[in-house]
Amino acid sequence: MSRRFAAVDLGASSGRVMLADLSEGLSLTEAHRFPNGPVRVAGRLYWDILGLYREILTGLRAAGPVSSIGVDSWAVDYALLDASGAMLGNPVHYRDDRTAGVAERVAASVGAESLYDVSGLQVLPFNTVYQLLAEPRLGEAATMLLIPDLIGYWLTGEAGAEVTNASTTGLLDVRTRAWALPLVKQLGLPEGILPPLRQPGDLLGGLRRDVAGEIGWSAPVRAVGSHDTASAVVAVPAAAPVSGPAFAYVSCGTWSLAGVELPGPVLTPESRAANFTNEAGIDGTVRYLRNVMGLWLLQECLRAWPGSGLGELLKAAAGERPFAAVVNPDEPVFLPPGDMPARIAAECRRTGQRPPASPAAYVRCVLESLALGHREAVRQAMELSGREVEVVHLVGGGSRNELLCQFTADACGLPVVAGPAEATTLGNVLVQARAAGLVSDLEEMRALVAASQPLRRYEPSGARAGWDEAASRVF
Ligand code: ADP
Ligand code: LRH
Repeated sequence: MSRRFAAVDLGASSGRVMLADLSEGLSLTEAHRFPNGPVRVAGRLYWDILGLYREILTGLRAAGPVSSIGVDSWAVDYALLDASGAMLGNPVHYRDDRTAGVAERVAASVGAESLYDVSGLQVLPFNTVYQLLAEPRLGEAATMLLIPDLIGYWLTGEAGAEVTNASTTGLLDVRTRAWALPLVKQLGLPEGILPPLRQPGDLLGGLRRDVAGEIGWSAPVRAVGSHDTASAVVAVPAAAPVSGPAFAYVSCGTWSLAGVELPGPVLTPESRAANFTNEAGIDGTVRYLRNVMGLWLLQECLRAWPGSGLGELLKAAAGERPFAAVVNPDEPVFLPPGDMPARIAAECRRTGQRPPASPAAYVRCVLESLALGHREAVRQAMELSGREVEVVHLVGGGSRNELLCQFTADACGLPVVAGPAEATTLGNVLVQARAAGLVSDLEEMRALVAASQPLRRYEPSGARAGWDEAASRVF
């Protein structure tokens, strides 16, 4: 059996098919990378799911034969299928506004406390449960498949729901990790659309014959931590096991998912009030974290300044005046696509600050604001879980942003270990490698990542007072 595995990883800003080789250590090569993003059609925001599927096939063809394939993607979004397995319309993007007001209505009818007590999930307007309640074609649906499960279905013909991603729907019982059927009934949702759950490492099946014909080879598809953040947390290169001294992580890409790994959920009223989530991790772990708006803020600024390069802007931002202006990155106004610099300027004015005067100053504002968001989430994760944190692991594309890593270390007053940038794909392939008997537990997987991937350590520097004062303007 070969020690090569393919990871299909769909991020909100780009998708990739990566090839991992575990013959000697763990090496990763990119077979194919392609852009991803919202498409607005007739006032509704969608993913280009068929375009993404075509790129996945191109990537698999380029990757060549492997032992198995794993698929992960962003959470919460789904397709509805009819009884014949055909897709009922195109998957809607989580940044679409069709769910406006739904979370509030559900909280009023079912009670926010009881929802949290069952699912342990933070309230985000786009949680699957709220999308389903805003879904016009639910009555026609036989099955709901989350995005990685949809890709797995198209590749193999096998339908199911992988549990780490199912935990982002709001319909999974956080204690039993089974579908919360009484809640589903209480909400008036059809329980028949929820497919059987599968665990990371489970076999979906071989590639459909037509798919194998198209890419030129065949291999089994395995469930992985199909929520991208679950896979990213697998590959956090921490030395400590789950029960040992704690580390915090920030999985930093389009979103920053900042928190700690725990052996069980935290469901206290304080945790709910702080909007902390208990998402399912690998091997029964809990990803106790909060969503921080992430590099979306920077991506949308760059979209508003065509022709500007990220590298130059980051260099210029390093020379800008510290703490000239900051925002709370989690203001809901930043969620939809649109003119991000204008919205940042409006937030600055609303909080009594002068808006940035140049693109470099905006970038400085965004990065300092994100570092403040990371600090708030890490601090609250510690407080609410009762864990001391000694180091923050920053993984994902954001680990390539030196200024953001240093700001995060400075704001948190903790060392930051940055990398790997491709943590999600590493976590994806490690779960496949374990199913093939090549690695054992989380500790060994993380040791392999730490030994094989370039990491960089940032020590906290500078006075904390500046960060405290900046935080007091917006939190
Ligand atoms: P997602 O999986 O959500 O699509 P990624 O983890 O791929 O996100 O991270 C993408 C982000 O990483 C980009 O928006 C960019 O801000 C940042 N990034 C990627 N490469 C670099 C780089 N060389 N320097 C600085 N930032 C980078
Ligand atoms: C990150 C992510 C995050 C979810 C969001 C929808 O890609 O999966 O964990 O909250 O997308």
